[in-house]
Amino acid sequence: MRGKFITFEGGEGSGKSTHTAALAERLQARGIDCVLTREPGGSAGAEIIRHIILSGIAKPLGAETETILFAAARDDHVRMTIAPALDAGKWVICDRFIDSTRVYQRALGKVDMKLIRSLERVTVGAAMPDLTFVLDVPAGIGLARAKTRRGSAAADRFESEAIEFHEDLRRAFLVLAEREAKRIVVIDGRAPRDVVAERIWATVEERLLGNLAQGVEIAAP
Ligand code: T5A
Repeated sequence: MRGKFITFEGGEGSGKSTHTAALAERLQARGIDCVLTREPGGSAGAEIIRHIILSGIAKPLGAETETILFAAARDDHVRMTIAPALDAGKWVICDRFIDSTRVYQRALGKVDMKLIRSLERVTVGAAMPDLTFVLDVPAGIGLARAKTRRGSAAADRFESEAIEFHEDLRRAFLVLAEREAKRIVVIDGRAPRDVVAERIWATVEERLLGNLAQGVEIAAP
């Protein structure tokens, strides 16, 4: 049976890395084999493209080229990491995926949605997420958390954009979640870490583990 695919989305410092790792650990403890991955990156080729994008060296090439670079990274990631894991029955937990392109490249570069959707069709194929969490925090809180975490290191390509951009992103994620309410669940990321983790777990149990229990696919813990 194909594994489940769960993605985490949201602004900078909203808690995606924290909660992708926490969820993977909890699923493993339930006997579910998981692959924890991220975008941009998650495969050898995509990690090289990650460096090109996040270092900012591709910025002068324009928002469309950056969008195409994200798509190239995603194509490698899906083919080399995500699809093989799902086909092998593993669950894949991914820190950012298609919704980040829809929101960031659309909001920042005003890239045509038709281009974004066409690239999505080519790169994602059947690897559509079964469930997506949007961790929602005000831009100021997220950026402050991200800054504390990175310490003296420089802000990356997107983190260094103006606060208004990050507020636009937050709104755009919420609009997307409303439009695709079947797939996307918004979690208030301002809550304490353990509260956020419990809300995520309750949603996974309700939406994915409940179905599995009926199909009996979970190994004994
Ligand atoms: N991008 C990406 C695009 O533009 N288009 C795309 O298609 C894709 C895929 C990726 C960048 O690329 C852009 C978006 C991004 O700008 P990245 O380095 O992967 O960059 O960075 P982010 O995904 O933004 O991740 P961050 O590491 O900044 O934030 P996270 O992962 O959301 O947050 P996390 O878990 O590291 O937490 C940050 C800090 O807050 C604390 C944590 O301990 C940590 O110190 N924290 C909390 N504190 C209090 N209460 C809570 N509930 C907390 N949860 C976490």
